[in-house]
This record gives sequence, structure tokens and C-alpha cells, in this order.
Amino acid sequence: MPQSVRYGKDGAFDQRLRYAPLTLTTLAALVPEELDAEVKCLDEWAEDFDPYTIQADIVGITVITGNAPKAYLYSKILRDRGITVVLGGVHITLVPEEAENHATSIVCGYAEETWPELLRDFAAKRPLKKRYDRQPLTMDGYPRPRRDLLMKQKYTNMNVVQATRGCMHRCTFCVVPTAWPKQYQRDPYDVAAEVAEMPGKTFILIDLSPSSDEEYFGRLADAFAPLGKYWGGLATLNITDNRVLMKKLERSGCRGLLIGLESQNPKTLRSMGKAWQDPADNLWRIKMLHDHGIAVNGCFVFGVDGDTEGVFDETLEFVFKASIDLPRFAIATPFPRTPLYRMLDKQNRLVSRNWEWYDGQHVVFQPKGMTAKGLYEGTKYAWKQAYKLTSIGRRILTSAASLNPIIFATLIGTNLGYNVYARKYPGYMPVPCEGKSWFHAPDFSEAHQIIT
Ligand code: B12
Ligand code: SF4
Repeated sequence: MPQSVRYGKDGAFDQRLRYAPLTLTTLAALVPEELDAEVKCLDEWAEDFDPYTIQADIVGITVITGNAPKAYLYSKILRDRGITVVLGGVHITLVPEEAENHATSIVCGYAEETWPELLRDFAAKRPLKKRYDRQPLTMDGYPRPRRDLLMKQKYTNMNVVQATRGCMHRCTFCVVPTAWPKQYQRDPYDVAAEVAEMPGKTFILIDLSPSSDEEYFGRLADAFAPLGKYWGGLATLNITDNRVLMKKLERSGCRGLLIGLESQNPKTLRSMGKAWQDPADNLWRIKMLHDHGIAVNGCFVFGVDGDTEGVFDETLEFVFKASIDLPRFAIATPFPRTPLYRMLDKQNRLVSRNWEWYDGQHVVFQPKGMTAKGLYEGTKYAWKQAYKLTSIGRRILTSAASLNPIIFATLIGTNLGYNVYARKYPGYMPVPCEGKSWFHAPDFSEAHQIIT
């Protein structure tokens, strides 16, 4: 799992914010037992990876868009050394025709069936297919993730679990409907059984949108309730319409939810395909979450059409008014093949197709309501304002959720983690920035040759 500088071992993403990567542990568990393989998980978050010296028969690399150039470079170095390289993950699924040029084989979509198939082909010395494509998935019956293969001391929480995949909504900026259009759900009691096996009192449910099926989310909460553990996850704000579900979540031990608030501007939300969320209701909905003992990790996106330079202060005002426990700000990023990407491409507004900059932290398109620099600096300003020590105190101390000592302690840790992140926020670099790299690859000039 390659990482960019900001997320790498020595980057701005503090250990307090790092939890165990489920992608690696899931793929490791899928290695067929009969192959008797020695498996190693390498997360650049936790340790360095040297493609020039690593010993392996086959290497799988998981790729998100912002790390694709680095993954392609690693793949080239490894293949030049005679090692078989397989690329998979969201970026490979979005642009397989590009990725195929950078690997021995690629795996598109979910790999529960195809990764074992590929490994069996490899072990039997059968020629690998160039592309192992998505297959229908049932989410039940797979081996438990190999959490034992990670360096536990490097992560704040090892108990990362997944119950659903995909999402029923269709937001124009989001990769999920494009990469994984269908929603899958695990048996809630199997998820609870997996959680029960984990040591410790807390766990993280990383599903992007388990609440898009409220009936299922309620059953999941019911299954978690007897475990007596505390958990954090993601949801959409309209769950607050469902009082029964809110009670179930509280009883289940839910103590924190990441909510994609995106924008306080209804026009902007409309252009994002998220008009079903009305920002006029956000204040009371967030208060209701707080009153149920649930802290809010509120995520905002800046730079979508409809935003002007006033958006940063307006958003901050709301963040403080709503006592958002853990706010996060991203720059709108047109990930390849998404409706947002296609629209900006059609309007000739993309300024770079170097994926290195497609990481939610760089401006890769011409915004409408402000300059690219204004958008970058405004986002940086929002991070800095929200995570000053006085701001952290102002937000946390006015949130009803932090009356719970466990939530309070967690919020202090994570807020201080983002305080470090905000303090290390880099200066503006116009994109494309020839000669300057976001990642410290062993040989940067080679990386650019590969991409272009
Ligand atoms: C958890 C998570 C994080 C965590 C990561 C913590 C951790 N240690 O794992 C945190 C919060 C740090 C994070 C950060 C970011 N994330 Co994130 N994250 C996720 C999330 C919600 C879950 C990933 C996961 O664990 N899935 C569970 C595993 C089992 O599924 P999987 O990864 O898809 O893997 C399966 C297949 O894809 C395939 N596969 C994957 N890799 C490989 C490799 C091989 C060789 C093979 C064979 C198969 C294969 O097999 C697996 C089994 O089927 C995803 C959304 C999602 N649902 O995937 C977003 C997601 C991956 N993140 C995304 C983004 C944008 C980011 C950030 C850039 C956000 C930001 N603005 O800072 C950063 C970048 C971080 C970085 N490393 O550079 C985007 C990526 C979009 C893109 N095209 O690049 C996603 C898809 C969310 C979204 N809706 O857009 N993220
Ligand atoms: S942004 Fe959230 S609600 Fe919208 S499609 Fe993506 S996962 Fe679903």
C-alpha cells in the first residue's frame, strides 16, 4: 500500500489518526491456504518499502488515484527485477485500460473471487490473464482479515471491520457509484461475531454508506448492542428522521459518525447530486446526534460550482455553531470517470491529468467562483482556523457528545492529531507543477516518463 508524503511514515497524518488498513488484511486472508504461501503486508504508512531490494515472487499493490503514479513506478522497478506485479483497487477499477500498461496483471472491482483465482494460476505456472475482472459478490463466507500480519504498535485501532459495500446514492463527485455501482450487505450477525472476536472495547466500521438502507443499519445496530463495545462509522444525516434507528444506534454503542455534509449551500449540493440533503436542517440534525451521545466527524468539500470565496468563512461559522467535533475539509477532486470528471473534461476545465495531484488536497481544475490559488489557500485557512487549540476547545466543550468521558478522550486525541495535520499544511503549489513531486519516489524523473 503505497502512500503519498502527507500520509507516509513521516507525513502530517499523525499516529492518532491511523487505523489498520482493511484492504491489506482482507487480501492477505484471501490467499488460498493450500498454496502454503508466506504473506507479508506492507503499508507505507507504517514502514518504508524499497522496491529495489524487496524479495518476493509476486507483489500485489493497492491503488487509489493519488498514489497511482507511485504504484506504477514501483511496479516498473519490481517487474524490471523479474517480479510479477498485480495492481488492484479503486483506481485500477476506474481506469483499467491505463492500468494494464503498468502491471503483469490487474484485478478490477472486488477481488474476493479473482485474487485467489489469480494466485492459483500463478502457483500452477499457468499464464496470468492480463485482466481479472469483477464478479458478483456475496459478502458472506470469506475468511477473517489477517490482522495478525500488521504491526499493531503502528496503529491507533486494529479493529476495523466492514459490513456493506457500495452506496445507493449517486453523488456526482463520488467514485463509489462509478467503481462499485451495486450495494452488498453482510449478515449483521456475522459482522457482530467478527467484532466479538476482536480484543478491546472499540471498533471502526469503515462502510461508506451503511445507512442508505436504514432497515439494514437498524439490524446491524441490534446485532452490535449485546457486545457492549463502542464504535464509530459513517452515515448520512437523514438518519435523524428515524427516531427508532437513532435509539438503536445509541444502544449499539455508536459514539461517532462521519457525515458527508459537503456544503452549506443548497445550490452547491444540487450540483453535487446531493439535493436530498437540506443544509437548513443540518443544525438540528447534528444536535440530535450529539444528544444521542454521537460525536460528528463532519466532512466538507470546497470548490464545486456554486462556491465563491465567502464559502470558507461561512463553513467555519457553521462548524462552530453546530459544534462539529471533528471537521474535515477537502478540495473538490474530479476522480476519473466520475460524472464530475466528465463534466469538467467536457468544459475543458481540467488543468492536469497527472493523478499524483488527485488527492483531495490539490486544485486540478479551473474553479468557477474563485481562483485555483484562492481555493487552495481558503481550504488551508479553514483547516488552520478549525484546529487552533482555542477552536478545538470551543467546538468540543460545546458539544453534548463530549459529556461522555470516552468520547471526550477520543476527541482530544483526534483533534490534536488534526492540529498537527493543519500546522503541517503545505504552501500553495500551482498544478501542474513541473519538477516538483508530491511523493518521494526513488527516481522521480522515471515516474514522469511512465505517466506521460
Ligand atoms: C478507510 C478509508 C480511508 C482511511 C484509510 C485508513 C486505512 N488504514 O485503511 C483514511 C481515512 C486514512 C483514508 C484517507 C484517504 N482516502 Co480513503 N477510503 C477509505 C475507505 C472508506 C475504505 C477502504 C477500505 O479499507 N476498504 C475495504 C477493502 C476490503 O476494500 P477495498 O480497499 O476496495 O479492496 C477490495 C478491492 O478494491 C480489491 N483491491 C484493492 N486493492 C487491491 C490490490 C490488489 C493487488 C488486488 C488483487 C485487489 C485489490 O480487493 C479488495 C477486496 O475485494 C474507502 C472507500 C471504500 N469503500 O473503499 C475510501 C477511499 C479509498 N478513499 C478515498 C480518498 C479520496 C481518500 C483521501 C485522498 C481523502 C483525503 N481527501 O485526504 C485520503 C488519501 C489517503 C492516502 N493514503 O493517500 C477514495 C479514493 C478515490 C480515488 N479514486 O482515489 C475512496 C474510494 C472514498 C471515496 N468515496 O471516494 N481513506
Ligand atoms: S458521497 Fe456518500 S452518499 Fe454520496 S454516493 Fe458517495 S458514498 Fe454515497
